[in-house]
Amino acid sequence: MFPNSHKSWQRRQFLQLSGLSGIGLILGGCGLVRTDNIIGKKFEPLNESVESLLFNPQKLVPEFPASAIEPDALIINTFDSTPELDVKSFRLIIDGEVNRPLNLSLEQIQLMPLTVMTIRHVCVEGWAAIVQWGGVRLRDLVALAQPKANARYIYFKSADDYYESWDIASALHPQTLMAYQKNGNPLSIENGAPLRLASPIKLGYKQSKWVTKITLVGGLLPEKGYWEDRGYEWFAGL
Ligand SMILES: Nc1nc2c(c(=O)[nH]1)N[C@H]1C(S)=C(S)[C@@H](COP(=O)(O)O)O[C@H]1N2
Ligand SMILES: [Mo]
Repeated sequence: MFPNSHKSWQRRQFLQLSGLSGIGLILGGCGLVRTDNIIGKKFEPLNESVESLLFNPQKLVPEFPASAIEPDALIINTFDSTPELDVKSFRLIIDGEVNRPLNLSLEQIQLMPLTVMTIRHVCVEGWAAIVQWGGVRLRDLVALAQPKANARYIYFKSADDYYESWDIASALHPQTLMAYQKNGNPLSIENGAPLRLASPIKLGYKQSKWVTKITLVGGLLPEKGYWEDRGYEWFAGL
């Protein structure tokens, strides 16, 4: 009668574990990263389930020391005009294939564990910059929304009409952040305040600024991303 009842029971257990405090316990330390089932394997993001990705964090990309930060090297790159978002009324929506849709203030997001990383930002137009980003891991936000098992891609909607889509594995990588700090300071409006994507595993154009909505989906839509729909490659991995 309910062929999936055993599976969905396990799933409920998992989801209970993945509340905010639980996820901190599971994902709290680099020491817990399991590399045994990653090393020597080809990266196959499209076959991985949300559940296995949340339990088995992917391999970390080496970071730079803070002394390597290039404070002036990050070039503002915005396709149109800069939207000015009011921080007080700002909300981040997380919806789509989730059991618990979220509507979070910046204050709530900033109560979650802060991750700081110094990485290289690479723009397809031929420049790069070592930047330190601080923010919340996207995987923690996704876990909080209780993703459904069929979630495979994530869309990001920005306040300037920019939009992007990512494979779920890249989105749940431990170094994919929703950042609100740059080089130790609050993010500037030009760099995407209050909240932007930052990750060492994707090209610059995947890293949406001014993100207001995150939507989990089972399949890609005809619209894949602002630049992708104008001919750029979709995966754009580094
Ligand atoms: N919303 C939005 N996000 C965006 C863009 C944009 O035009 N709008 N440009 C992208 C590109 S091509 C790059 S290289 C980086 C640049 O980030 P920065 O302006 O903070 O240097 O933002 C990315 N995210
Ligand atoms: Mo870019």
